[in-house]
Amino acid sequence: MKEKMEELKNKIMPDGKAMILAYDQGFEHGPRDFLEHPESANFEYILDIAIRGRFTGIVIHAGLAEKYANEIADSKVPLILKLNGKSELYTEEDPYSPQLYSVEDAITLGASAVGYTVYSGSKYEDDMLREFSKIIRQAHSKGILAIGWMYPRGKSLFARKTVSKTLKLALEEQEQTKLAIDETACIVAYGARIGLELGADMVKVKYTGSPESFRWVVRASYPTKVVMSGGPMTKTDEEFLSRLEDVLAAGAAGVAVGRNIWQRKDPFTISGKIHQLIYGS
Ligand code: FBP
Repeated sequence: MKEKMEELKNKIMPDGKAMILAYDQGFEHGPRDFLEHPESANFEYILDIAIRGRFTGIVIHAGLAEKYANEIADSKVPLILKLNGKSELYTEEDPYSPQLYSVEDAITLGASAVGYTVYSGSKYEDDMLREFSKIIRQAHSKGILAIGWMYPRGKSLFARKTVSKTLKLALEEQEQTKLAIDETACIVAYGARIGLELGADMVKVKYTGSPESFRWVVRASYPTKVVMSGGPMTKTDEEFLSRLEDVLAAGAAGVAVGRNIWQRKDPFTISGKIHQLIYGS
């Protein structure tokens, strides 16, 4: 089993680095994310970007994985099946993203890894922690990898009467940096650390505004690999690339990005630049 996992790690993280194309937004945000660039609603267009852009993994839900099973297998781009999901139509302040598919489903669909979002800080965090920890154990027992989308989120991050010690520190950090609370290194590092403690092979987290602060996130979750989440499309390629440079300098393994690729008119140029930064070619 260990050998199989090592082989998959080398596929998804050659040289310990990862460049993953995220495409679960049609579920998480809805088709509004495709309005910017309507071709992006079509998975064939996305898979072509993953192939020609030399991505080391593609993240989708089971529906697309099933419909395009042959094309994905032919592409040789490792499949990362996202096992939980929720729509943005649900607007409660404490989010819960239920598990929708199993590790068995992922294996049947040919996945090299499974993905799961944990909203720690939500009043439903215990359900998500339980689901994700079970998923990690099952994935590892079958020899595939587990990746955590570690996004602290929910009412408790805004509570001012029952403030946790971490939140106090995050508020001080926020004073100085003016970052959103869920982008402070204090909070992001906590989410990433939970991923390590549960056993995730890789965690996907938000950018914390500087290489210095991101270094703490990487250190707090070592040896779990850390990748930066893309976020909304930046005005220029350079703005996005400079964030990537920051996190790479801080020891991150790379990026798991969606909108900053496929919302652009020219997804190939930026993909090439990202590849250059991560792999030097
Ligand atoms: P982007 O690069 O487009 O931001 O995608 C990263 C991602 O984690 C997706 O996998 C997920 O669908 C989305 O962000 C969730 O975004 P939000 O922060 O709005 O929940």
